Amino acid sequence: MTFSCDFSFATQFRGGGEKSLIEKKMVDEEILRLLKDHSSGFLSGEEISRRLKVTRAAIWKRVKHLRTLGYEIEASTRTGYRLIRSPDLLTPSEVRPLLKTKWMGRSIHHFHSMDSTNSVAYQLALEGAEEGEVVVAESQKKGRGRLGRKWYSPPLTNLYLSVILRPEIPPQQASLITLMAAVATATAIHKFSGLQPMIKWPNDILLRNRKVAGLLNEIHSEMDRIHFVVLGIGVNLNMDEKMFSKEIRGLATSLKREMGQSVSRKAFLQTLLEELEIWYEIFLKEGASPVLKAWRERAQIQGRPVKVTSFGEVLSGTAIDVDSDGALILEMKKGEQKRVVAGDIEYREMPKFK
Ligand code: BT5
Repeated sequence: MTFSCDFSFATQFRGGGEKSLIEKKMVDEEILRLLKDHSSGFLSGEEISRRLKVTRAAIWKRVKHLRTLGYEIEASTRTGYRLIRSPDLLTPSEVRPLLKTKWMGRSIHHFHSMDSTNSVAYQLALEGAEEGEVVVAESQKKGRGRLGRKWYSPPLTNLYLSVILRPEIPPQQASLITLMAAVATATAIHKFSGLQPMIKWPNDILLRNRKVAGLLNEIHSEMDRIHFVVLGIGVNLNMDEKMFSKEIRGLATSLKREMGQSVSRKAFLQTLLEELEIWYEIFLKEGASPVLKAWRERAQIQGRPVKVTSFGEVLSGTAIDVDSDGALILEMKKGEQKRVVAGDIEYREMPKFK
């Protein structure tokens, strides 16, 4: 099992304090695990104290802390503790029991608040974290999009996830990982909501032409070898329209907005991690073609008039396809073809949504 401490708190506990914070988190996770295992009744403080080898007073302190996080825990001096209700947090103890994956998300690093899940995952990967380890945060202070853009990341509403992968592919094929992740995210949204998301090259997922999710993949590689990829995925889940800033209000949406009801964040995370495992394994075993096929079905880009901004250059043309490395192929006015490896796309005619 992997437990993680919350950097935003950890920084306040420097000089020996960080260790105790990790220990506290471990105790919290263990208390919750024990209470969940005894969901039918009370578990005595003495029993918890014996199993975790911490004092009963310390347990009471942690229970009070867990209540501040939204856990409803009944306490009685005679019978002990009983978990009545858990909040929709993305902690390992909430998410792991739901997961049916073999390896994806088996190790979850959870944070209440942090700068960017991608930055922490990158650091963990540099330190040797394994494929499938994930970082989730309840909020991000410096959520990142591509090219230094911001990802709006308010607390306890959405999903901010980074996944560490170590694919044995050449760096020029890294874009395929982005396409694979886009397919997995769109499939997860479809399975979860019944809605039909569209993929917009290279990294946006749209519902009714508004952005519901964005992907930011960062790689660490040599000339001919990828060391790791950090797959950053932000999905708007329970965000209301008024929560979006003015600039993106007309361009963004959330699952709650499209489905007309709040969604369980941990249930969505479960679906997403399962789809990521499925699609990554398909990619490793069968190569790019099934991923590209699924991507084309969801993107419906072929023959669409588009404007692409790539490295400061604006190109207008007709999208032909994506190639086997995930680059966009454009046909320009005079019939010549251009290969675009990175950029932002604008549809000159809005696609019809289902
Ligand atoms: C993206 O960039 O779409 C990638 C977003 C990736 C976010 C995840 S969250 C977990 C992980 N940790 C991070 O720090 N990042 C990743 P890009 O294509 O550059 O789009 C950014 C643009 O989307 C912004 O300039 C806004 O216009 C818009 N935007 C910002 N926040 C949004 C939101 N919550 N929902 C929809 N659109 C948003």
